Amino acid sequence: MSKYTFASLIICGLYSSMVFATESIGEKFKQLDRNEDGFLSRSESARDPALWSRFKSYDSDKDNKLSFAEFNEYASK
Ligand SMILES: [Ca+2]
Ligand SMILES: [Ca+2]
Repeated sequence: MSKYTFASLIICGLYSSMVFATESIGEKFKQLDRNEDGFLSRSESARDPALWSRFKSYDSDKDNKLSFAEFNEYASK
């Protein structure tokens, strides 16, 4: 592999992680909220393992679903 190929791979990698980081929290929420009720259920959160494993700690009103405000607590960290 030439140096140039290697460098362009790194640039591509950096670029795609930047795109991922700038994806808005609202977009992420919409992707996870499959039934579009405005809340993330436990099963909807399973698509994001990090969120799923801490679901209870972010569910501050203990209604077993995450509102956008609760999700925002997670996503903005
Ligand atoms: Ca939902
Ligand atoms: Ca909640």
